[in-house]
Amino acid sequence: MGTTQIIAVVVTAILAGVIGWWFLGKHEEAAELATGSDNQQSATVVVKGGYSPSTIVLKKGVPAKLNFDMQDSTACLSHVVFDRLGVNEDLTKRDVTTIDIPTDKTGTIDFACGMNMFHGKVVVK
Ligand SMILES: [Cu+2]
Repeated sequence: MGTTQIIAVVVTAILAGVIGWWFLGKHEEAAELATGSDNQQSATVVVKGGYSPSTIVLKKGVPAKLNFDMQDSTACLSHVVFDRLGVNEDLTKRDVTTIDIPTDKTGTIDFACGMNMFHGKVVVK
């Protein structure tokens, strides 16, 4: 094997590793269950280069609060928009912005940054 071929093999192996890691990483940012009691539930989403966790699972029929912990200074993530709820919140005014999420119906409520670049969702079940 020539040097070029060896380099090609090594590069391919690294790429395969990176791609595999990326996919596994995606799986890891799985849904986060809100915590609380029968009367209320809440979850915190850290806003830093995206939403972490990006999927939050809520229990149907229990009043829910979603806390957005703002740790990002880019304009991109300054607003969070829940299209379906008619919510467009400026997250830069407080460290943590709380948004009430209706849980009367099961289903998925999507949210995104003001420019619709970063996405997350709330699953009510
Ligand atoms: Cu954005």
